[in-house]
Amino acid sequence: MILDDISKKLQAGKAKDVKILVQQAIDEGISAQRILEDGLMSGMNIIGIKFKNNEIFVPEVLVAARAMNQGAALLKPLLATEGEVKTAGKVCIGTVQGDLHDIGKNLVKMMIEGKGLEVIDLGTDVAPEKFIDTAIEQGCNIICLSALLTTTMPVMGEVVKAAESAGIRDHVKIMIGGAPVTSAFCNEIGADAYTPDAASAAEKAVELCNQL
Ligand code: B1M
Repeated sequence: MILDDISKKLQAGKAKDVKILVQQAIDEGISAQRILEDGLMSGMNIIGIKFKNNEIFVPEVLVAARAMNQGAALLKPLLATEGEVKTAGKVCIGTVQGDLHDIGKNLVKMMIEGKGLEVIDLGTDVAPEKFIDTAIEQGCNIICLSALLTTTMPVMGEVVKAAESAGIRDHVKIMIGGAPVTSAFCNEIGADAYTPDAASAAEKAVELCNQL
């Protein structure tokens, strides 16, 4: 019931109410993972459907996105403590050039941090060179790329090529994800791993770091 309320308040863009309800759900002992999936993400999915059907427009989506981010921020420390074994490794993450969607990227970051890996967040609209320069300068084991637009997905392939040109492809893994991204696309561009959601991305990141 409370998870439904979180979803509805998120859809209405009521960030303050979302925060109160998320805290209430935490206090009631509901797991952070369930609050995220059945409350916040369920609300955001409905927003996505309404946006697609032109029932709502960018301003409504933006206030829902703000509510989502604020609710998720409360879950961050809990998602971190719910993680099991801590792993050593460094990751840089960003949404690719031309793309401003950051909610999914932020969740992936949060879940990877929850596994104990260090994450450098490059934000949104990140150029291929920025990923490569950061990976070299900071000694990252993995570059994580997020894209939500079919028009920005090709930038992921550019990052793979730039990593090859920079000579780091043998020791830096490249993970990709985002709603339009698929496993077939991952194979096509020669990235190392595609995962469909934040939880599986975090598991894959740990697996790749453990192989190094
Ligand atoms: Co945009 N938008 N948007 N939007 N938006 C989509 C993506 C769209 C599918 C909506 C639609 O038409 N149905 C559509 C893309 C169509 C396409 O390319 N085929 C679209 C469009 C067209 C646009 C604009 C062009 C609209 C316009 O201006 N006319 C514009 C583009 C701006 C730009 O980026 N240059 C635009 C703008 C916006 C807002 C700014 C209003 C806002 C973004 C706010 C923000 O992010 N701060 C927004 C939003 C919110 C959406 C929808 C509604 C929701 C996206 C979201 O946050 N989902 C989206 C519709 C939809 O996806 N159904 C839509 C929740 C989030 C938790 O899921 O990001 O998929 P997601 O992340 C998941 C997984 O994908 C995965 O894990 C996450 C959690 O499990 N994942 C990874 C993500 N990254 C990963 C990386 C990994 C692994 C997994 O490994 C590294």
